[in-house]
Amino acid sequence: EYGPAPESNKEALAWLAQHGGSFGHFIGGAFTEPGTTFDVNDPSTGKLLAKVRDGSKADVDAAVAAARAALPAWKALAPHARARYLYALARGVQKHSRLLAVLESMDNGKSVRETRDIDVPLVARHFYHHAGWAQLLDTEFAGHEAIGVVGQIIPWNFPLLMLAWKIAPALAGGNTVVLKPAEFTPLSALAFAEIVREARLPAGVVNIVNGHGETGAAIVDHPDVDKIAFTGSTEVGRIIRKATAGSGKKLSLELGGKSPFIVYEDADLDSVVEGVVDAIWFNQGQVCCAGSRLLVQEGVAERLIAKLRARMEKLRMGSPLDKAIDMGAIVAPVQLERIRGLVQQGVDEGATMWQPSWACPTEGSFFPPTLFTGVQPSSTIAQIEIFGPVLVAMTFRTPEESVALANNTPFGLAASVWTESINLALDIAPKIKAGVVWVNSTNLFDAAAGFGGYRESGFGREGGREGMWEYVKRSSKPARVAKAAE
Ligand code: TXE
Repeated sequence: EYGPAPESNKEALAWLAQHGGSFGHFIGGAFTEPGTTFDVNDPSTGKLLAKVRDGSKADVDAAVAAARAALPAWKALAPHARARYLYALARGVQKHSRLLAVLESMDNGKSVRETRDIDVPLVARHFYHHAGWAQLLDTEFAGHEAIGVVGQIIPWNFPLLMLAWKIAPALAGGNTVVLKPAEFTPLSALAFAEIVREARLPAGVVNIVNGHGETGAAIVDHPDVDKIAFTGSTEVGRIIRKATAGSGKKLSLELGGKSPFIVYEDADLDSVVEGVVDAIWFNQGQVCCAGSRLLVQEGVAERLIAKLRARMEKLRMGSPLDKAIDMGAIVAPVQLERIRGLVQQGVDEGATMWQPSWACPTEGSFFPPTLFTGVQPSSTIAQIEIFGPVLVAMTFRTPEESVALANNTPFGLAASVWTESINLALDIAPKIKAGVVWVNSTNLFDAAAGFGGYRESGFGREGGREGMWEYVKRSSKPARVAKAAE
């Protein structure tokens, strides 16, 4: 009642109205006509936000042709000139940060506090960081050049941030891009297209094609695309891996996870509780590296679960534009149904489910924070990525047992280790099969640090030096590049 006023969506509504509520693709520096569209809804109300063009194979052809045409000049630009464009994109994101944050929140259902304080600032940081890499290309990557036309397919959980993770290193490396946003959340990518225009990027360097899986598949199969970068489900990752096998296309995949959040008995339990909130209820648990498996050492399990339940009672859920809430909506009804189905399966398998006593909003796609105890390590809810606000808790006795339990899924994206003993943390961290291990913290990202998975969580890294290697190849003219490096 006494919290801050809800964020005004006036500017975002005006922006949607300015486009007549319907959008085409962004190809060759211009927006196409909307043509045949699909609906984009606000998941917190179920109401229509906009209509967006559904990309056909011909649309993908046009976007790839525009990217191909723009490639030679973009690739030939001096690195510092490409850096100038990346700085301009970063500044554009900052200039329009309020519109982007509110639009993202309306489109995805995540709290505006998160989009304003986390998503959008990380997007700007990503472009600034990669402007730096563009300038270092001749020295740090001597003997390498752009891969070419890059097809990028992104998910809906961090729409603008995933766009930045894909586009910034591609442009820094001298590649041109055809990007497809997820069908649930295309709006921030379209607002970004306007920033691309404002930054005066040469036409065709960045192309955005909207659509569903078929549009994504048309990008993957296109013979004139040199690399595919995908973030999404493990199932689609497998399809893309097969589709690109033997094609000569370079590929990077960032897929699902079932990341362990490991608590040892000497951990500071109050910090642990706040860590868990961040690990599994941030973005309603729709986070690839969400700490979705709570592994607790037996001696403190009861105390931790009691503290956690008390904290869950205090979480606030509501309109994503309400700055006082902790949790917003699930991205779409189909994802809500998927979460419901998996939770039911957990109950059917005999685990104990607990939810706080407060009621969820009845309109829109909301699901309460949920805690399972008495979970068997081999059960469905302990093995499958639920991608919702559902935490499954298991106990262990010894550090050895915690490592075995942590590694007991097909995934390997992230892990979080909680202990006051630095020796224990340093002993455990390298034994866990995960691309990133956080100690006494969770969900920390930085543009300078490579992020990515092991095993079924995918391969390739995004961010930092490792991420840049995904967007350059050994040059066909090593002598010239090597000379420039001197
Ligand atoms: O993912 P999809 P969905 C997981 C999560 C979630 C589940 C289903 O567990 O519950 O996947 O989500 C495009 N060729 N993650 O169905 O389908 C699609 O249009 C090329 C984890 O939404 O993988 C979208 O742009 N592209 C994940 C993108 O792929 C295809 C984030 C992702 O959608 C395609 C998202 C095809 N055949 C879901 N089919 C993470 N790692 O963060 C679909 N797409």
